[in-house]
Amino acid sequence: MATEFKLPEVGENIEKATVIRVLVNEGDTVKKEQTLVEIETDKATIEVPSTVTGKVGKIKVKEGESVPVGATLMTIAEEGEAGESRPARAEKAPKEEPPVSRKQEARRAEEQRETAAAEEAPEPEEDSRERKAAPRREARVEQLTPAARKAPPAPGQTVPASPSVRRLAREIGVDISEVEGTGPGGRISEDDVKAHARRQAGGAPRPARAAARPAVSVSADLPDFSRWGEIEAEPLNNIRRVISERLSLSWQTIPHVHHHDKADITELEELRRRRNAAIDDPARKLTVTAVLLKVLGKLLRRHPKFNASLDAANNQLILKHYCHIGVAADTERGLLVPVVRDVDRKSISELVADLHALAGRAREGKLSPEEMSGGTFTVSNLGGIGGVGFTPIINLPEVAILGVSRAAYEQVFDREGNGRVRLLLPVCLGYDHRVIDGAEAARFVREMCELLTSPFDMLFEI
Ligand code: CAO
Repeated sequence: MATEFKLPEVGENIEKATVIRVLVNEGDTVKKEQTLVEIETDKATIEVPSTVTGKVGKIKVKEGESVPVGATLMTIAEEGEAGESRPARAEKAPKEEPPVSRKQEARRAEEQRETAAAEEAPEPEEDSRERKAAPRREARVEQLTPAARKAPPAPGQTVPASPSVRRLAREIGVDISEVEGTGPGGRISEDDVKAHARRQAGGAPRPARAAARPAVSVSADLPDFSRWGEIEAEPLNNIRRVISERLSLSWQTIPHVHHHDKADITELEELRRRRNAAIDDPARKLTVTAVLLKVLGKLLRRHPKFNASLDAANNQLILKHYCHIGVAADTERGLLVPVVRDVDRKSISELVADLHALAGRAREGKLSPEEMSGGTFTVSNLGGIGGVGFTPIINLPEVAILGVSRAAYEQVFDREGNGRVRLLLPVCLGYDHRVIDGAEAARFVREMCELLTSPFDMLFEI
């Protein structure tokens, strides 16, 4: 009997994935746990291991193909078996499930309730009258002005939207009950939520019907470039598509302000170089980013607002009693943001080790979706590459991000006009002005610079 090897669940709310590489051929003998295919989801590249030992029968997918969770990828005749196929036994995610906290359990229970509610939600009247009513509905939608608001659902009536769509709405401060769903039966899609957010932010016209999902959410009309020379079109991978969507959404919906400063890290850098000179293992070398994490862990405790999320729909700020910092990592596949957990409670050596491990996994394309979720603040250090400054875009649903550029020696003058050469690190805090005031941001950044300038004070304090 051949086993149908199916695409397992690979993360919360992930319904499909793209097959990047098929690592076996028909007729190959494979072992349990051997990687059969490499897939890419919106969040990560994942290796999918075999759940059985046996011989590969028919391979049913091609590289580059998008397949839904549960689709058969190939058949495998288990050792000593041949013939008809039967469903694979294991369809569990290859990732390790982290221990579930009470809060996570409560959240999952809430999502299950939301799913059930969404699925049980009565179809709007016009949908139950089937297709004949659809044209009338579209016409009505077209007539609405950008300022027109959808009537709130009647008490007891549920808004038809999946948990992931609801979560997106919450994250970007959209009241889901105000969103006009363009799916069957008025079902609300991610695109509907984003379009609503854009209209809230800038008054863009309401579309009559959701178009096919574009790869990039905002795009200009393009001329025919081939008129001027040879061209080639390179499809965007999932990670690039998600980056485009998330960043466009953040830029369009959050009123960003950027606060710039420079930290004198002359002493810190000397200390770092001295310490690293005695260490051979790259996994233990003290890095600029690890020091930034240590300082940020302390500051985010002092300034909890910077570690929060805005729940605009419910008019509240969600303050988090944990501090998980996302670190932007430059990888061949594009920007990935692994999250270092409990930064405020870790020693600098633990942060060095965590960062080294996560950055390595990011570059190898081995991060799990779990390792990239739950961040409360983000740091992006481009100093290893160069540049005098940049203005980072907030990583939704966070409210602030720190951008760090390359430290450079500059002459600094005191009141008497005496110049000294110091190593200055340019930093830029991007923050959501709905949540954080300019003076608060300036204080946050100044305190950070002072901690970086006086590393010895920092050692005593932390
Ligand atoms: N100023 C001066 N030098 C710096 C520096 C800074 N701000 N940051 C790092 N460096 C130096 C390091 O000291 C190192 O030099 P040595 O080997 O002589 O010590 C070198 O630059 C390379 O460091 P690194 O970039 O690997 O530093 P890190 O370990 O602190 O950073 C990581 C890890 C993952 C943040 C980094 O490798 C990375 O990927 N950065 C890019 C982030 C990014 O893409 N941001 C953009 C997001 S928006 O598109």
